[in-house]
Amino acid sequence: MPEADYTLYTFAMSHYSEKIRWSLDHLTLPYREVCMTPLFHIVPALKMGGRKQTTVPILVTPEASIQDSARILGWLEEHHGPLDLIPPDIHDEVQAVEARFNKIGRDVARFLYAAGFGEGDDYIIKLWTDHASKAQAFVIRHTYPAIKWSFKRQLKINEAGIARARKRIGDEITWLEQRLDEGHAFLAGDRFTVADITAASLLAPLACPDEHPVYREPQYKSTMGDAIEAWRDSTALQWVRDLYKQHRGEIKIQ
Ligand SMILES: N[C@@H](CCC(=O)N[C@@H](CS)C(=O)NCC(=O)O)C(=O)O
Repeated sequence: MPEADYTLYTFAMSHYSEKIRWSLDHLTLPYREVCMTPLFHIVPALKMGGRKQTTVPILVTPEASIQDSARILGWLEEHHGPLDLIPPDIHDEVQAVEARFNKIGRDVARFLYAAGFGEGDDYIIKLWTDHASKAQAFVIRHTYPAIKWSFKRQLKINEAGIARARKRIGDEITWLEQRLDEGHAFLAGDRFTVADITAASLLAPLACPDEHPVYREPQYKSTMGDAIEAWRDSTALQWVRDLYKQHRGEIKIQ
């Protein structure tokens, strides 16, 4: 594999970012990670992404700057494929599972912040400022109530939004458990693929695997406690923790 001069823009606690971090680690593609600070990510993300979207992850390579986890995987496939993570013979099946778990990413975030906002505000400020400059941290601390308000509006953190999130996450957890009940260890074909990485990464904030430097923190677990409690002992979240143990290893967030 040629040396690649890649930079991955993330948030430390972003589950979509973890999906790409894990994929790059698995593919042993060298990259540098830049953890962004919420709010201050907006202008760089708009510029790098060029799609009027402000989301991370964004992968910047000498050839292109790619925003959105599914598009990044498509790009990696095109430039480094065929990938063992997206085996050509089960390509469509892998992508279908990836898509179904991509869809609940926002629900997971909605559910977590609904549990954390309020008593957990101090810890959320800490999470949001861990990679900030002094000036950025000052701004976050002093505008937190406004950021929280707009975040709640954007993510539809209200009774109906939370109930919808619970239902949609529950449906995917049930789907995953049915798959396991049928005797499969993996979610597409019978190999470890991006389908597994996607499901595990997007559920990791609820499963809290020991390998993840943010989700394993006791303070994270207590702040997001109500959300984590909901499916803590489910077979699906145990599968996530096992997959991290077997296929992830210790994560280095740079
Ligand atoms: N469809 C996107 C979703 C990514 C996403 O929602 N990222 C969140 C963090 S987990 C984000 O960047 N939120 C901040 C924003 O939207 O400005 C993907 O697959 O990459």
